Amino acid sequence: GFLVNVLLDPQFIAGNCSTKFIDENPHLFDIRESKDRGTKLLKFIGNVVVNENKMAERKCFDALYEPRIREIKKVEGSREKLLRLGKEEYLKEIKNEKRLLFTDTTMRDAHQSLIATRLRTFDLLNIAEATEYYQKDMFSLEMWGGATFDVAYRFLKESPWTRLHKLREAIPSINFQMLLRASNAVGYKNYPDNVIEEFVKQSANSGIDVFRIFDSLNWVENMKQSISIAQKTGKIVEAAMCYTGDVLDPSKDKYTIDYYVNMARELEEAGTDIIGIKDMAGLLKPYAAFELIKALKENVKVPIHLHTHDTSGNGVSTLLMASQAGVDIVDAALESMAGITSQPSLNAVIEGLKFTERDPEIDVFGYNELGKYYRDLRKIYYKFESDLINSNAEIYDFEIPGGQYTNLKPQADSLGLVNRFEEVKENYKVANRVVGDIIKVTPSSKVVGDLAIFMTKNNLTEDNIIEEGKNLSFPDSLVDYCKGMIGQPMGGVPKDLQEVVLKGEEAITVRPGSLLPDEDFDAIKKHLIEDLGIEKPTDRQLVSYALYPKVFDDYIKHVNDFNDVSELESDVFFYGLNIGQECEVEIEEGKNLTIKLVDIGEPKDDGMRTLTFELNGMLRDVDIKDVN
Ligand code: 3PY
Ligand code: ZN
Repeated sequence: GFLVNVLLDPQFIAGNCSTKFIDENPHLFDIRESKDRGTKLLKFIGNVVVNENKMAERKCFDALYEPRIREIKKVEGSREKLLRLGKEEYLKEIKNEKRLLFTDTTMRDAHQSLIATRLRTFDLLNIAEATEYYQKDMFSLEMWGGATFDVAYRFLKESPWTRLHKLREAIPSINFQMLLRASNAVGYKNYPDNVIEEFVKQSANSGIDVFRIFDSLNWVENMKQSISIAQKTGKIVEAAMCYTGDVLDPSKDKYTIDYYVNMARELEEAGTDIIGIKDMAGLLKPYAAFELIKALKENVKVPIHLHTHDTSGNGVSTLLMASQAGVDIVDAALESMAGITSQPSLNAVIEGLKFTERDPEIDVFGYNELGKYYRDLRKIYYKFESDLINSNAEIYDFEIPGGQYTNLKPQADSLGLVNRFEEVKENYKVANRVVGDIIKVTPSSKVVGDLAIFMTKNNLTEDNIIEEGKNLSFPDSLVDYCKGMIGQPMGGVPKDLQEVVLKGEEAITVRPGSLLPDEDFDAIKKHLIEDLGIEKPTDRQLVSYALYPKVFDDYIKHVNDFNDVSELESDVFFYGLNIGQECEVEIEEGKNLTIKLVDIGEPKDDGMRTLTFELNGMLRDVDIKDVN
């Protein structure tokens, strides 16, 4: 290997070899380097085989469907148009557009809601070329932000920034949209202003065209800050109002049409380019959508963009009624990634509007082709599917957001509440009343979810929680909420609850970001260089660390221990290899490794097993600790 390469190098043979020789000839290290990388990948796969898949025979999957490429009518891509016209003119065109416009959420909310946000960049890049070809007529692809950011580092062991860059490269002509949780960025707590500023700037520079911004309590004060930060990038800003309750129910007087119209006016005043309605739990019923959109169209000038979930099964109807009332843009997902807790089916809505006034004039052929790719792909992710297989109209009663609905049961199970999910859901409703009937979406939904589980575990009720609570310490999320650390809910936090939760601690009523000290990016840089061994940290790495210090540290350690695992195919990444099975990995352009699992040894006294692989035809043993 390495030594032979050095010995055969003509310069080395000629004898004019200074001590700098190896420094100046790094290619000679390539072989050792790739062996080293190969060994790390073997360790990763070995660990998946032994500890994740517990040596069970893994499923094998059919080859993924490859979309057929057929000639279609040429259309200008939304981003091409945006760049050609400039933002102001582009927005005017949207306002004047008769056809219904779409955002495809397949690459973000759809998999966040259906398969725990697990879609890997590898699989998205695989379909990127066909996406670019067939989806030019989308207003945008929602493909970043929300939970995708930390899940990429935390569970997929890949960089969310790389995802953004690579998709941007492969899909230059369609607008990219991200979900920004206002001062919570893509996290679960308020961050200092300079972190939000840096994060938004880096996102814009990396390829985001549309920022959808929401606050988990609909607190406009918090949103104003993010709106003005995002406006500075010159990108499209969509401030979104979170929808809850039922505007048609005369017995509900908190979240009414007037409430939303007033909020929309405030957001318009704050400088948003588009108003979003973010119906994260799928509570906006078809006829309510009609009334709400009509009122908004009458009262604000900017385009209206509707996001909903299909949890109840009414999703398509809601989009069609919204379309009837004049909504400008709606969110939907490719059909194999749509429905239930995800968005309504894009394919169905396109077909449903054919030959009507708002016919989107989209050739559905390509959308059906893309859908088939995700249909096959989704099978590989089966272990992340929830056990919800039908729509649930009871969501109207519980008001639980899509992503949380699929997550709450496993969360309750893991906390010892197996078989008590019905009670947890009932308590979700009660907990919502206890905290003051609030908007429930990340992170305020966590406040309600954590409290529901806490109430179930401790047998608390609406009537006894204040009394019993005196001797209990409440979940951190509820403490933060009561302190004002995620912002102010309409009507304030109920005083008796605040008192029993805070136990004498002070609450704030101003924007948390205005109190939090600026993040010290120089100190982060020092840590990345000195402790993590990153030679030249990028600004994106610095802001990632600022958002998620521990998650980022762990990710870097993972890369050091196991190499970059993002090029592994997903079946191997999630399930490893069976004995006798092999896979190919491209570790860099043109450099492939073939990995075959040959044997799994019995565990020794110290719990170590020796796994034998073939790496490019050479036998290689790796020792893996069996932690089962
Ligand atoms: C997120 O914040 O990630 C959401 O999708 C909320 O609905
Ligand atoms: Zn959503």
